[in-house]
Amino acid sequence: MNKITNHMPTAELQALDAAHHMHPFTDNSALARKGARIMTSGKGVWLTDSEGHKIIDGMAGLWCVNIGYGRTELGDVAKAQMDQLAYYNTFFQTSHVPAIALAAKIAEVAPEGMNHVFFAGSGSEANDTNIRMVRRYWDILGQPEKRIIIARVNGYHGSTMGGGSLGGMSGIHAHGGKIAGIVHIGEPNWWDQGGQMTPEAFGLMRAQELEKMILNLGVENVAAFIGEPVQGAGGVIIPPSTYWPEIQRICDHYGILLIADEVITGFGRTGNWFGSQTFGIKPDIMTIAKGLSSGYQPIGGSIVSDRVAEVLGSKGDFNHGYTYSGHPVAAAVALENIRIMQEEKIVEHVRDVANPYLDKKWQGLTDHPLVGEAKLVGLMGSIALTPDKASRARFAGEQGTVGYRCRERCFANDLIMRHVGDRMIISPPLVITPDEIDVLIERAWKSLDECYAGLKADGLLKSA
Ligand code: PXG
Repeated sequence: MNKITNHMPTAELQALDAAHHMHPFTDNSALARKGARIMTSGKGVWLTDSEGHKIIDGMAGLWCVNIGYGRTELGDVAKAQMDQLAYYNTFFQTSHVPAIALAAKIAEVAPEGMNHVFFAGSGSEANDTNIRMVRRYWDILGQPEKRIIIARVNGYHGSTMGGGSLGGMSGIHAHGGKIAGIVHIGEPNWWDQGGQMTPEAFGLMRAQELEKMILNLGVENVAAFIGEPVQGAGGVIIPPSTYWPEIQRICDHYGILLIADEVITGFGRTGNWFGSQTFGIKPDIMTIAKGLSSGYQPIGGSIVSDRVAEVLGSKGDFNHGYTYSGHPVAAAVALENIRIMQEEKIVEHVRDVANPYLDKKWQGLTDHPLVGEAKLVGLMGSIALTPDKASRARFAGEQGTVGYRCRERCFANDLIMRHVGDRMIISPPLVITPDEIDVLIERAWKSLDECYAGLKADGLLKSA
């Protein structure tokens, strides 16, 4: 078989990239001046770039390569499926084995009562599906005015017009606007916004914003609430323990649908198959993508409860679907990914081995002068950088400057640890071993030290 080689020097690849390739969420002219880092191969938790650096991937790609890189079984399955039936659709009363088998397997690992899957090509598409699905649900029940979806500031649900509108990121809304019928309440980010309140009191207050919003809008106009069990792109914001129980109570009390966006938290990330199980949430719909195939193929979907599926199926067609809904190759690969997760007990590894081992070391980072809090659930974690731990101060100057500088040090030390504002985040492949966790932590300390020294030298250790 042909192997994909570096057929050009890095500089030439970078020049072609700059000339022709528009990167997502990127200042493309700034990147053109700097040149993109070009990844060429991966194995386990390790990436190699075109310059031969061996990088530890603390982000599992983009929160997705949960079983790690280089599992050739997935490629074997993809080839076999392409050879046998490369494509067929699932419209017009047809189906095929991979979509059937994957839907049944997802129902097996999903929480009780969540037995139906609508496939999409990505998390964004799946959330667009959800918008149409919850509105259609109420329509069938004779309440077509129930259309508004309540979401959260700094939530992330994708970047299609629907997904971007559900998300609460002002930068995305600023580029192209948002669709009607979606409103946002505050996020449960105690470190940044909790003031003098305890985390528990703050969590409760933020959850109760949902009740206020429902009453404000009129429950007769509200279709659903959507939230990530743990905000990922928003900075790995793990909510206070009071938050989700109160959200659940409010959704139950007012009878509005609860959508848990599990695109990141699904498939083992939090130490259970789904984040909803970790946080005791009983959703009506769960959005999935990323870890469903460990990123080996683009695939997403909505796991739908029996109750919602029954209503949706009770009144003719549901006018929605994508050419690639349940794509056979993607479905076969996702199925193989779940087989590996089950056989190798990867969720158990997260819960019993990797999380406890990392947690101790992660908490240890709070001994560093720059680190205020360290939060971890399963294998998704964050640290808050601050010039003053006691007051949880922000840095003077533009938010994210310090986080960016820290990320640059990480990159220089062959560690991928991202920043969101001045929080540093990790979400490594779920197969990470204790030895590899040691390397990750060692490189994180080194990067934090270098960042701290740089801030000191440049006089930037000042509170806002
Ligand atoms: N929901 C959640 C919770 C996500 O994290 C999506 C939906 C959208 O999925 P697709 O497959 O359409 O990208 C996501 C995706 C970041 C970052 O900067 C995070 C995502 C995507 C791109 C960047 O952390 N998450």
